[in-house]
Amino acid sequence: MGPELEPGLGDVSAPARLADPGEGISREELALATRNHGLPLEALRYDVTPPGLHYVLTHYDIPETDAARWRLRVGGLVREPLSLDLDALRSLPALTVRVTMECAGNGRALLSPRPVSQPWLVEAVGTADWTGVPLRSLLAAAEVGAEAVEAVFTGSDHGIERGVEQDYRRSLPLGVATGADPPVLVAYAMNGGPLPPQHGHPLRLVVPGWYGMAHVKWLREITLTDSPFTGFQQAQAYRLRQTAADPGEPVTRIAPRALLTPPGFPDFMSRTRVVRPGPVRVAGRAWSGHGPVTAVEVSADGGRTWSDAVLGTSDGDHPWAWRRWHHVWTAVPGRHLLTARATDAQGGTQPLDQPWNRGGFANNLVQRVAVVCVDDAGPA
Ligand SMILES: Nc1nc2c(c(=O)[nH]1)N[C@H]1C(S)=C(S)[C@@H](COP(=O)(O)O)O[C@H]1N2
Ligand SMILES: [Mo]
Repeated sequence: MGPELEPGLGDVSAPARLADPGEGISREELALATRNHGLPLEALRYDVTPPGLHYVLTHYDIPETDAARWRLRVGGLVREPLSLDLDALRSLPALTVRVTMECAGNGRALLSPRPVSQPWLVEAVGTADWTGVPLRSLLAAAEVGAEAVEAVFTGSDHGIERGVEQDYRRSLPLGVATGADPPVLVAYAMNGGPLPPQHGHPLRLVVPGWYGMAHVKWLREITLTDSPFTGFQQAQAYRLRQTAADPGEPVTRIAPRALLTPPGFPDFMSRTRVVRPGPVRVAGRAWSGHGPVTAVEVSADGGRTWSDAVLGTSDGDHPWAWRRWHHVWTAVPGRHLLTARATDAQGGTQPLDQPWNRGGFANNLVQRVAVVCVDDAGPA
């Protein structure tokens, strides 16, 4: 628990607010939305998201970091505590893994009532090639004690959330932290270059298949513990609750989702897509943290009737990255709602009616894209 705070900075016993019926996006939500940008959806066309287009979510400030003096400490229940600088980490055997990362709050602003927080629509996603040291080799070198059950990861960013002053901190069960498939990484490179400031420079955790909150940025410490971590980001935030009193289940792996690369061209204000009559190639990406995507279906009537999309060749080299899909739709003049729906290897799929939980987490409602088909959109 943090020190006593000024009134107005919140209270851990008070849950995050729900917007009143019909309440618009507030200035506070707008302030978060301008800091934490999404993927411009046309960037779904790239296998690996180009620099600057990957979504960003930072709870507090991007901290000032100095790679030359950075140390990663591994301590707690270990026989050989480690303190490694970047050169030492770079000299260890490394892996590069292509990972699609998605914020657990993606889709939140479409929920009703709306949980008041970062107001994502559907764009909190991106894919990068992350290079780093497998966490399991660091933990092996540190000789984790038999009593350890979790690894707690501390970032060097600092802030207050609902009255609790904290460094950003999350844990993983030891079995996940030491897993080989997927390999959890302590990453120092993104797409072949140093991590950019907003993505965790100089070090971050990457947990393939898990929602973004697990991928701790600006990583400075790993602590092995003999009891589950009960810090704010684990026990208060990132739980699937129906009511504030409900202890809820923790948010973990990414639910399946498909998104469309926006077809045609946009109307500036409404973002409605404009297409010409005739065959329109509808394409996009689909992903899941519960195993590969096995099917994508497309609907041009908002989800009443469906056609199978063609999946891109399964890329065995990148099992933790999104998969391409496409479908040819014959557009006729008028208004249409294009929708896509992914199914994964475990049979998980996407709902047509929005599921709801208090934090707006792990919501994978199908995307609905308004399209108008016209011969001519009007004067230039
Ligand atoms: N230290 C730290 N790590 C963090 C966060 C943070 O605020 N601080 N945000 C988390 C959340 S909620 C998400 S969705 C991802 C976003 O990673 P990105 O900004 O690189 O896309 O980082 C996670 N790691
Ligand atoms: Mo997130």
